[in-house]
Amino acid sequence: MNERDLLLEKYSSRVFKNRKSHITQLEMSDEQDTITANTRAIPGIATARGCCYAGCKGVVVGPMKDAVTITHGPIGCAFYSWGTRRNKAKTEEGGKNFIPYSFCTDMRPTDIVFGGEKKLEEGIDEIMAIFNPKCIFICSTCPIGLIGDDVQAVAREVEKKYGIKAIGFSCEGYKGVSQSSGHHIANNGLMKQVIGTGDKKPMGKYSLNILGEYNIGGDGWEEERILKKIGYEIVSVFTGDGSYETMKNAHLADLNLVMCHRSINYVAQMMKTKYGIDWLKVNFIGIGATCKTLRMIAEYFQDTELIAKTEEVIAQELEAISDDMEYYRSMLKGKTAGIFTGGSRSHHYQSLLRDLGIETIIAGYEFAHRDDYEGRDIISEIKPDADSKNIEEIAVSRDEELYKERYSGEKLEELKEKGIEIDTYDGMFPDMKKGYMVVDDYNMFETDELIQTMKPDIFFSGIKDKYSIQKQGVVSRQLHSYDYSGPYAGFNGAVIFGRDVTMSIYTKAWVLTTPPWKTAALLGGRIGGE
Ligand code: CFM
Ligand code: HCA
Repeated sequence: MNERDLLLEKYSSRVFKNRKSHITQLEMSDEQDTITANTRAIPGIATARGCCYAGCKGVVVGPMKDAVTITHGPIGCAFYSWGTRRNKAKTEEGGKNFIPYSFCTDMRPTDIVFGGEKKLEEGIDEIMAIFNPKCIFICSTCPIGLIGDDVQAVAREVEKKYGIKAIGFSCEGYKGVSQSSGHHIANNGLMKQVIGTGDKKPMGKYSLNILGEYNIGGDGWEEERILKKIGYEIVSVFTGDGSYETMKNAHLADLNLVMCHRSINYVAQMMKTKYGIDWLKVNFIGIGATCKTLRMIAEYFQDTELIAKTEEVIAQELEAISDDMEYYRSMLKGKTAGIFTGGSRSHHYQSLLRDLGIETIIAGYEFAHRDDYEGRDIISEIKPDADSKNIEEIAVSRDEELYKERYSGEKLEELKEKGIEIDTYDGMFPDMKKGYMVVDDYNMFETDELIQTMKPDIFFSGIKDKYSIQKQGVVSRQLHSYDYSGPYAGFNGAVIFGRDVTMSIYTKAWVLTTPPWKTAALLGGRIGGE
């Protein structure tokens, strides 16, 4: 029995039927590997997923520093989405930065009964009096949709009253099947109401937007450092250390880089359709990946000087980190890893781990779509209905255009005709080897089981799974928030990552403790860890 069968046999027949199509052990059958993704989680199973509000407020709009983002809902939703993601932001000179604050209408039972719009309006009056922002985002939580507060109407009133930009997002937590629906709602709002409303033209010869870079632990700053060193102008970053002011002008940039391949790829496609901006899927996680990305961008512009400058910067950067990287590689070579994250990093980080000699033998996403797993030639089996009320299905219908593409744009087509095909990034399957395990919408039970059968040396995870993994004696580092560390992107980030992983694997803490569940019978009579 292979590891997949060992895992699945523990499930009841109904759960087995569902989960078997979400768990793929690569190249173990004669048929082409596929996976089911972006479907509803099984009720009762502790999925690692977050909600639609988390995707809209926490992930996409929240990191925009000069906008006030209000949680319209209970205080808990505001509190638990406050600061934990570590999307860093620096205050611009003379600018405003609301990232350290958490704004909330603090909905109480009486507000649920009598409606919360008044409270929201009063809250915004208070915000205007104290902070006077140029832009306000209102993010709805579950009860808002249930009681029918009209956040868009409130936003329109705010625009009239104060002459600022205000956007209401109907991103109630229960919408869709995961955070992914919240990304779509947020991005559609930004696309319609912010991008394209400015007129500040870039000054540099070549200008870029970085889409899907949220500046976790400062990743975006490291990417900007490298790109600026080569000579690019960064118009806007969506949305890490990002701002309403710069996003307005994003449509004037020459090229879009798509860093997160899940939360924002469709914005690149929408910007291509609306403004004719080409886009490339990139990856700044890993030395090899960063070099490849920089070369791809230079190749796109077809400028020999730029290509030479890119090579010069790559050589300098590699020289500066080579001793450190060599040391960490000597410590880590031959180790194995598992990675469970949201919708993009479980693939991106495999490049960095490969640089350090670590094989990723288990990988999974919370909410990725099929193309994120399977690669570019796969067309989704889901038949979306454009009139459907299900936001996630509508989202899929938009994504479908992208299933065959890793890059898009007129100039790219021209290059292709000349025989220059830019080699960009693909889905996860093509980069993983036979026998390795890929899991969609993973849960804690499956994580525990795979640790026992596949025995990775380290597991990269999130907040919810981290401690349970460590209680099994396997070290875990968070790839969502980087456990207070970072940046991990680019050249300097790779060294910091190498240091953190080396420290984690070599610390003796995990082998010195024997948790009681390793020796006592657990529910169901199984001996944990044996
Ligand atoms: Fe993109 Fe992200 Fe991710 Fe994501 Fe996220 Fe995140 Fe993530 Mo947590 S936007 S899909 S919704 S790379 S917050 S910065 S770490 S789950 S893998
Ligand atoms: C989210 C944000 C999150 C959560 C991480 C975790 C993040 O999806 O709501 O639960 O470990 O990166 O902060 O993904």
